[in-house]
Amino acid sequence: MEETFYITTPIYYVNAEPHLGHAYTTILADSLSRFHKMQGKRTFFLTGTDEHGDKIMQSARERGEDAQEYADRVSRQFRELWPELNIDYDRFIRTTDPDHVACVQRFLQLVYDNGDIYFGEYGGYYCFGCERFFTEKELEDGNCPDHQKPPEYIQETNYFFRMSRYQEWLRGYIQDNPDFIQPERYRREVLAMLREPLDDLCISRPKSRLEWGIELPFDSGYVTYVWFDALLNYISALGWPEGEDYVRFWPAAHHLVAKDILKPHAIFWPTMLRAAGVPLYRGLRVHGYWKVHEEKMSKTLGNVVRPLELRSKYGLDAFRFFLLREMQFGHDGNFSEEGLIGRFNADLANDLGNLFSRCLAMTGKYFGASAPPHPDDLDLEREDEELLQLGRDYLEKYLQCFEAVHTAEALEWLMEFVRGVNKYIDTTAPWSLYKQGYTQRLQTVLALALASLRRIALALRPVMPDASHTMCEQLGLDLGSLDVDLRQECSEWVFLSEGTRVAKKSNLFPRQELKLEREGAGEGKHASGQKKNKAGKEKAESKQGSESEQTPEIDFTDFQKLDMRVGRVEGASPHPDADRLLQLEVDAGEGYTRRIVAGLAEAYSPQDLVGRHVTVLANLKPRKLRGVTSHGMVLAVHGEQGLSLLAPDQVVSPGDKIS
Ligand code: ME8
Repeated sequence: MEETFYITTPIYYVNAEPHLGHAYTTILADSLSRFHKMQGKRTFFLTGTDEHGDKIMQSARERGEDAQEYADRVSRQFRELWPELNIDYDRFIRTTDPDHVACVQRFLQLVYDNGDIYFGEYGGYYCFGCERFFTEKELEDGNCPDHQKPPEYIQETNYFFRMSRYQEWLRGYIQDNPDFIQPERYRREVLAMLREPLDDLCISRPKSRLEWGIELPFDSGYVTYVWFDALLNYISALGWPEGEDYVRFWPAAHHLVAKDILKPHAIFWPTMLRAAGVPLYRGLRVHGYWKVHEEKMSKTLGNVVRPLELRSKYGLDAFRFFLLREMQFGHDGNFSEEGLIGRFNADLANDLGNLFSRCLAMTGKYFGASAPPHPDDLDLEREDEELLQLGRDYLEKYLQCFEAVHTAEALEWLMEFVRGVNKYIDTTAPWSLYKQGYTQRLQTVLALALASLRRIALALRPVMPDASHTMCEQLGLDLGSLDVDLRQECSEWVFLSEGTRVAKKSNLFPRQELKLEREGAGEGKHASGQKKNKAGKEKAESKQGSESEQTPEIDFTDFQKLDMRVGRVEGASPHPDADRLLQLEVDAGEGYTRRIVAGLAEAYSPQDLVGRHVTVLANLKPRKLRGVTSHGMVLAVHGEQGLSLLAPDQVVSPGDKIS
């Protein structure tokens, strides 16, 4: 049977312009759709806009626009933005689309006929921002917890969906099907909600109060509550109940949402489906929130991040890579341009870009830019076998993590592989094989390196389609006929055909610097970041190890060039190749950890260091210490008693400046 995969994003309200948060969910969905497609599955990727309800009506009114015109305008902004971010959806649905409206009415009628919708009176606290009633218990000091405004007390007759009837069934279902809601913390949160009595859901609004909605098929005096309308987009888009796409894709449905809309997706939606006799979706995948410089993104704070601005500053691939690499799925993530640049420079410019450029340059120099013959199994040496094993293990982990939507871990495994290939090049030293005339060995090493590049290029395709395309072109891969099976690519080694013409040079990811144009935004932090980069550009002139008498005097401006800051050691391990050295993962307040190689092993074990604050020289040019690149230096004192770390004696935080 044909394997399918169906992925959806929330349909976004048209009362705000698209921002970083919307872009993240939609880019993530796009990468998942591409990932599954590359495994030979037939995929369907749905996104769209949610256009009915009080909130939209009010926004339209504030702007003096008609609701439909207003919805058309903002919906277009979303629809037109996505292709600019390389988001390749199959359908963009609007809740004002006639087929959606018909589907909602049909569904309502069915549930009504089944006896799960009744008419009743209700009084309660209603928040227009959230478009829902709140119980007194849910309010904070009488205010809506999200909008910090008192809700209005409203008493009216309405239609109700008998949601309470399905409470026990749903609890049992979630308990028996651990994969239904993931990550686990959200599954537990939903189970906790279901331990409290579940109210029936008010699913209508009287037209006397709101006209902007889908009319109830059984009472023309009412329109449908916006959530009951919106959730149905996931099946209306497929042509429920008879549509071919519905039959094909619904059994493979995965919804991607952030934690803000967990309850409607985990409770309203499954009970609605159950009441209509529609099978449940396969999985709900819930991510955290992006914050900006640790603050909630909001118009009031003026820190809303616009995706196109970032694309034009740093490039689309850098933006997509950062979002998927940085956000630990299920947790909140922190966005900063410094973080983006840091990731870009560490992973893409230093590790991946450098690997491509050195391998292609060597193939150019030693073999006239044509791929060497495949190695014979018998020719393989220990390092080669190790690389093959690494490629199998790490890529398998990459696939597993991606499948589970843990893209940050997936990309970490892929970058580990990249670092492994860089190390393989350092150890096998093709330049000396060339000098010594060991041609056959040189062929083996470069054939393996190029095969590694091929894998990396293909594995990155769901994340960075453009960069992956360029990498494939540089490797001389025939893109037209390249029908890739990602699983196969990751488990079997495919060598470039002998004689394939590859590019002589590659400059995929030139190092980037912060580009700050927006005045005033997060000034303090940005300003220091800017200084750091400026300083980083200038040549470091410090001389290490010289005695104080011999040290030349420097100006204060020279001293100012040093970016010294507090770091916290998040991880430590022995250097693979030098007893004296340790590899540290240090959080220096930049939103990511940097790897620093330090000569501390004589005085400290890795366990001694984890959790400690250290002093970091952050703008030292990256340098290789026995094959491992160090991004900065940890300062220590060489005292009579031996080596001791230079550390602050008060409470400090990673990133605090040392001056
Ligand atoms: O809730 N970080 O629409 P919405 C990460 N129309 N993701 C974010 C985010 C942030 N800071 N801000 C927004 C609605 N998002 C309903 C959905 S679905 C049937 C109806 C993303 O415009 C995230 O995906 O408020 C979140 O769930 C969604 O936008 C909310 O979009």
